[in-house]
Amino acid sequence: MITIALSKGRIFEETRPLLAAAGIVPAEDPEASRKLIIPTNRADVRLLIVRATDVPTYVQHGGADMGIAGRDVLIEHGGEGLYQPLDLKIARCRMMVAVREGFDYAGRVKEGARIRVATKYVSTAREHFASKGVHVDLIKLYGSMELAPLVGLADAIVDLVSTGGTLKANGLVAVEHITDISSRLVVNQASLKTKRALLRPLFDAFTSAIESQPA
Ligand code: PRT
Ligand code: MG
Repeated sequence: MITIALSKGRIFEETRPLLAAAGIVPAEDPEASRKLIIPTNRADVRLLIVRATDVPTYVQHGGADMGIAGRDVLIEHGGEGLYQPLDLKIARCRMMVAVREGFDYAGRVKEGARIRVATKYVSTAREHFASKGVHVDLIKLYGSMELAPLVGLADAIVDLVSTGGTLKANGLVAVEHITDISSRLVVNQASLKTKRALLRPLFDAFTSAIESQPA
């Protein structure tokens, strides 16, 4: 049996074609079902529906043999105990620093001021600002980071941006690009050894599906 951990929403939707390429079709739609374990058309493959940030934890501890997680999530998790064989090139976005329109970010940095930064991505943010020599006070949030600068909780946020629509709708502008993000396949290191014969064809099917996608 192979157990694959993934989250509902964009990751599930963008993984569906990759699963199909490997001949795997979920028996139910996780968006509609309340089930957390979703069987598939293959008796030896099942899906676990977990929070995006919990995928690495399930795979690391063997609750799932493999999973699909954003690089944003993997950087924060640390990747310990995970084999990361493939960039699936799905759920792509950019990790950015953003501020309220009119906030002089470059000026504040230049004068060496401390900047208050709200984010869910504390490790990524800490490393980014340290590498630039920018002094920051980090404020940990779990979502809706865009709100923080609007109510004076922070001067800046570190968040993911795809269309830019959310920043725009909230009067924010991106001022720095930190890194490009996409989702990775993560595999439990013990499963990789004990279930190689089952896993290998999945990796191969995913690889050729990715290669046939436009870049
Ligand atoms: O939503 P929930 O709290 O349940 O969990 P989650 O946000 O961790 O999960 P989900 O499903 O929203 O995101 C899963 C993964 O998708 C993330 O870990 C990223 O790797 C990837 N991804 C790709 C994104 C985005 N694009 C994205 N745009 N994750 C989040 N966003 C958010 C962003 O945080 C911001 O609030 O969308 C908003 C910006 O979008 P635009 O299009 O307005 O720029
Ligand atoms: Mg979300």
